[in-house]
Order: sequence, then C-alpha cells, then structure tokens
Amino acid sequence: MLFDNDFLDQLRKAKSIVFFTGAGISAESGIPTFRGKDGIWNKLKPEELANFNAFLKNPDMVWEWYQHRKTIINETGPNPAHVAIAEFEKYYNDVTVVTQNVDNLHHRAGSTHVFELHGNIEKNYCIDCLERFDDTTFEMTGKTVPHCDKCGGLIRPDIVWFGEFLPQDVFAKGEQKAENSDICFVVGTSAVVYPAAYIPLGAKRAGSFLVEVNIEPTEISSTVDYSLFGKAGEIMPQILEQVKLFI
Ligand code: BJW
Ligand code: ZN
Repeated sequence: MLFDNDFLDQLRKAKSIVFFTGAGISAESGIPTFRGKDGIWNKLKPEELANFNAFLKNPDMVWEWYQHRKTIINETGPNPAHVAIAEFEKYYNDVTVVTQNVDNLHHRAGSTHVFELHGNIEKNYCIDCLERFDDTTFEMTGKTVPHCDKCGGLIRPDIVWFGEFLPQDVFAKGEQKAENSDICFVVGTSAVVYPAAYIPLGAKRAGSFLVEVNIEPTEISSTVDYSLFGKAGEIMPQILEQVKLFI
C-alpha cells in the first residue's frame, strides 16, 4: 500500500499517538461487530439486551448472552491490527489506546496504556452493593446470573449499556490524551455512539491529524484528514512497517 507523503510526514514527526478503536478492529479475530451486514444488532435488538431494564426484566437471558460472547472472545486472540498497535510502543514514547471495545484484546496484544470507555467483559459487579467480581472469583460461566456473596444482589457485566454513564475518569483521561495527540487513528468504528465519538472529534478540533482505518466510509470520514479503506489487520501492520523505516 502506498501512503500519502503528508501522512508519512505526520507519522515521522509525531510524538504522541492515540488509537481510537471500535468493534471492527476485532472483526478479523472472529468477534462480530454491532452494526453493518453481519453486525449483532441485525439479529438481536439492543434494547432487549444492552440496557439495564432489559437485564432486570430477564437477567438470565442477558447473562447467558454475555457468557456466549465471552466464550467467543476467550477462544480467539488479538489479530495483526492489535499486535501492530501494541508494537507502536517500541517506536514512540507516548502511545495510548482509547477503545470502545470490551473484549480485552488490546491488553492481550501487549498495549500498556489502554482506556476502556465501555467497560470490560471479564469484569462484573453487584447491582446493589457495587462489590466487584472478576471472572475467577467464582463460577461465572453458567446460564443463570450469579448472586453477590455479600448482599445477594444480581451480578452484572461491567459494561456500559445504552443510557448509562461512561466511567468519567476514563473518558476524561482518554479525551485529554486524544486532544494532546499529534496523530489520532480512528480504527474500525462506525463512530455513531456518543459520547465516545466526541473523542476523535475533539482531537481534530485541538489540532491532531486524524487518520481513519475502516473497510468503508463512516460518519467521521468527512472530518478526518486521511482515510485508509481496507481491513485493519492488513493496514495497521503496513503502517508499522513505515514507522520502522524511519529508525
Ligand atoms: C472494520 C473491519 C475491519 C468491520 N477492519 N474496520 C449524543 C447524540 C446522539 C445520541 C446520544 C448522544 N449521547 C448519548 C446518546 C445515546 C447513546 C447513543 O450514542 N446512541 C446512538 C447509537 C444514537 N449513548 C449512550 O446511551 C451512552 N451513554 C450516555 O450517553 O450516557 C449519558 C446518559 C445517561 C442517562 C440518560 C441519558 C444519557 C452509552 C453508550 C454505550 C454503548 N454501549 C455499546 C454496547 C455495549 C454492550 C455490549 O458490548 O454488549 O457499546 S453499543 C455498541 O456500540 C458497543 C460499541 O462499543 C459501540 C460502538 O460501536 P463500534 O465499535 O463503532 O462498532 P460498529 O459495529 O458500529 O462499527 C464497526 C465498524 O468497523 C464499521 O464501521 C465497519 O465498517 C468497521 N469494520 N470490519 C476495519 N476488518
Ligand atoms: Zn452485593
């Protein structure tokens, strides 16, 4: 793939890089995206699964759905896009991943500065006393939702559902890193879910060079400085190869 000289110049002189990622970066690991042709929301209604009232109405069904997704995630691993992003840390001192994904694959690839805006599927908490449980605390894999051993409350996945607030400190830190970045890559996201989608927009407003990597144009395509259309698992390693040539 040939890259624009302007982009290569930005990459060469950048000190601080942010990767803002979404479900598309994990598609090549076999984890379905939410929207689009093969997206989860094509078959299942978000309002029946990804909100608190749905959980209260049918906790076992929602719990089982998350256990199913967790099984898919556990059986796969990071793909070349996650790995390339983690490797950027070898070439730049200030690399941050701000992800909407809950699949933990950036951590598993070796990225060390990851802000998870929508939570993490491996973590859980009690809806009543807020006690936190990780997957190894006790049997979490069954089809029925477990109860808190402190207060008996229902345990839910530590994921931000529709209508819920994002973790404020995580959002604020991610936003700040993006606004102070020299380049902000927007990888594999439809950029339609807010407030997460404000992050790349804020980065652009603050002067960061915005680069989109996606298989197709999105809401943010008209705003970015440079679009690279193709699979993240193919494009991100090629960008890393360019970086290696600078050394
Ligand atoms: C590839 C590829 C390959 C594929 N390579 N690319 C302001 C304006 C409008 C609406 C709102 C607003 N503020 C709030 C809202 C409401 C709502 C919202 O944004 N709705 C919009 C959908 C209209 N937001 C909220 O409710 C948020 N909370 C909130 O605002 O709280 C404040 C509040 C409190 C009380 C009352 C009112 C407000 C919370 C949002 C939480 C989002 N949660 C989800 C589900 C989590 C559950 C779960 O995981 O099960 O998070 S939604 C879902 O979308 C998930 C994702 O993180 C998120 C983003 O999706 P993403 O990652 O972009 O995936 P896709 O599928 O959309 O796109 C994939 C992309 O990849 C595509 O572009 C493909 O082309 C591409 N692709 N293969 C490269 N190989
Ligand atoms: Zn409890």
